[in-house]
Amino acid sequence: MSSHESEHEETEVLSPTPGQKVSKFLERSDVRKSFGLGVFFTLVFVILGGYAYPKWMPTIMSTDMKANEHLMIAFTYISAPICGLVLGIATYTFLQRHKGDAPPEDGPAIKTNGPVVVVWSIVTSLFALLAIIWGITELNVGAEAAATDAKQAIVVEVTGSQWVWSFNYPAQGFSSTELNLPLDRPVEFKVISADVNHSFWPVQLGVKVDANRLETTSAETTPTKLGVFDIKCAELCGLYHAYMESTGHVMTTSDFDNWVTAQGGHSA
Ligand SMILES: [Cu+2]
Repeated sequence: MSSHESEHEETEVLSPTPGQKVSKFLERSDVRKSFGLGVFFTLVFVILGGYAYPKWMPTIMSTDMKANEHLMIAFTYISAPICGLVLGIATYTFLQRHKGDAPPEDGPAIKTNGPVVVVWSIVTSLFALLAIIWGITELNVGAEAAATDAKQAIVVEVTGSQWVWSFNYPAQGFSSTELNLPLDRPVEFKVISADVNHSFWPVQLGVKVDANRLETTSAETTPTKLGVFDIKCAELCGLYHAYMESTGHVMTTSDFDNWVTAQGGHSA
């Protein structure tokens, strides 16, 4: 036995280091192709999240809708690599399966490759952690804004009933089936139901609040854009649930005051 041969045998017997395990994993052609497809799908999701998605969202008409947009885009970016990789592996597998009649042979099991499992567990955990921290922070910002704006906010008591929304303006002293709001003034919705559970959803204001019986739920936002917004019910509430919708308006302060007076109310 030559010295060269014995050296070769020695490296075969030694168990590979974590680095060697990872590089061996990355040398596999199925891994490379799946990963390549994964990168491609990730880019597609990032482009959709950053450019096309905001165009498909409803018009941004409040501070909350703006925050929703930021959150949606950020979460799309965070989930893009994971979603892209899964789709990459699925696509590669799908293409393999259609090459012949016989199913391909099983590749080496990934779960036995410790370092690879550790790396992707850490990376995906970091993504999840980022999403949790962002979500909690965003919720807190909303709560703080509600506390500071409470004084000058206009209060609207929203009542859901089968199958119509009605609105009471307690400080102005009138009720209406129309929801009109002044621009740039915080509004606090106090939402309740007269019968079954509904969900108050002024779409372009980025707010969705449960309307429960005997229990008032509050939400606050500030309209930032003049115009019409859709009001829907987002909780299945009976036969005409789908028709439980109307439109609201964000108007200038003077238009709002005129409307209040016309309804028999007084400005407050
Ligand atoms: Cu409903």
